[in-house]
Amino acid sequence: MFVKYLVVFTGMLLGLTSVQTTAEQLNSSNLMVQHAKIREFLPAAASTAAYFSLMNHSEQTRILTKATISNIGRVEIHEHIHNDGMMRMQKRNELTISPHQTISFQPGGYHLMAFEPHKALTRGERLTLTLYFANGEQLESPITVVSLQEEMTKQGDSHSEHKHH
Ligand SMILES: [Cu+2]
Repeated sequence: MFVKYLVVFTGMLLGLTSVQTTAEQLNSSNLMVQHAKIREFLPAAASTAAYFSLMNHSEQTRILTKATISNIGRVEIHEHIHNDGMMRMQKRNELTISPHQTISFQPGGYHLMAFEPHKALTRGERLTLTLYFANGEQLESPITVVSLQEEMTKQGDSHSEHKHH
């Protein structure tokens, strides 16, 4: 009796796992998120920033329309623009990604702005980033909570990696 139950249960687990793997493979074949991180909120700060790389490996243009992060009440897509010699942030309602383009969300460029955390973020904690596209597609990725210092160190590393650009 118990063995029978165990076999059925294991079968269910295997079934779930294979479905999940298929979904990941489908996503990685066309849209991909890498290096997703969110800065912890500084004391008394109303917002913080999140960064990642978004790759479109498909032949179709995709339009990013929305992003959400678990435990965060509100997320906006932002860009930095130069205006009269001043750098300022501007909200984007959508962002177009051409076939085979990679968009880096990084300090001074595109970024996600996170507001209204449901609870305090802990350094090293992994949340879930979900990106929504105009064609109805959704892409999920783990996103790691980092300190401002860690984030700047990693930024320095990735900068030197891309010196050849
Ligand atoms: Cu911003």
